[in-house]
Amino acid sequence: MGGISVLREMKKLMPQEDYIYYGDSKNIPYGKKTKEELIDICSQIGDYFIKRGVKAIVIACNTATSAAVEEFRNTYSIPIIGVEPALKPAVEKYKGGKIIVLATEVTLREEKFHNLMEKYIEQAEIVKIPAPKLVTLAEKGLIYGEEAEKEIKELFKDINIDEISSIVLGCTHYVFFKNSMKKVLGNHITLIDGGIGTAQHLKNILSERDWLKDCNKEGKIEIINSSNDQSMIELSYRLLNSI
Ligand code: DGN
Repeated sequence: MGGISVLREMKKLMPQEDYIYYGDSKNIPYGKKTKEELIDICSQIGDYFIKRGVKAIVIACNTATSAAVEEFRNTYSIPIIGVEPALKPAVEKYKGGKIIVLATEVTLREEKFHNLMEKYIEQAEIVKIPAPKLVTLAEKGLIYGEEAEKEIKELFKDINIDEISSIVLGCTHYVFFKNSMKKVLGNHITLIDGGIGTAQHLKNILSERDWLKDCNKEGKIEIINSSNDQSMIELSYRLLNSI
């Protein structure tokens, strides 16, 4: 469900394009799987996209990107766009500040994030917090209300909010909790997500190759979900159109 937050930005920036969105709700949480399991799961989805003749693949999940982006780039010849916690803009904006990175356990543990953190460790105080329950809540559409707010309070119970310069939303599911986070932590808190950057990156790649569709007509969005539960498709459209 998290990738919908990235698709939303792509649709805003490139409404003329056609999108096939594959939500893998059957296999969540990715955040607790091994790298090998994730490569296996993601490769099946990648193969499906190749069969459908897509021109680029966006891995709209930080966890899946950490585990499988290299494999995808080595296997498929079309452009592969991954996502990663938006630490760079957070540090550039708030040098010397205290930055919280919320992400899944896999993202925080994998080499890709360690390399990213290494680059900025001297420029900011970086605190990592895994937030698996937010994934489960988003999968049920529970992005507002008592349960969401309780979980956010719990995640930040040992943190002095006034010391934080920004929170990096390093999991695509967490983007849906922006309003609840502001309600619980305060309106002044800066929440940084990588969705807009990912959409812009895709646009640059397509434009460099002259692959952007050139028309004014809105493109099609096809949403597929590995779970047999039809309500997951309905929730996907609801979240897609929620902002
Ligand atoms: N939304 C995924 C991410 O960006 O890391 C995590 C999904 C999951 O299953 N935990």
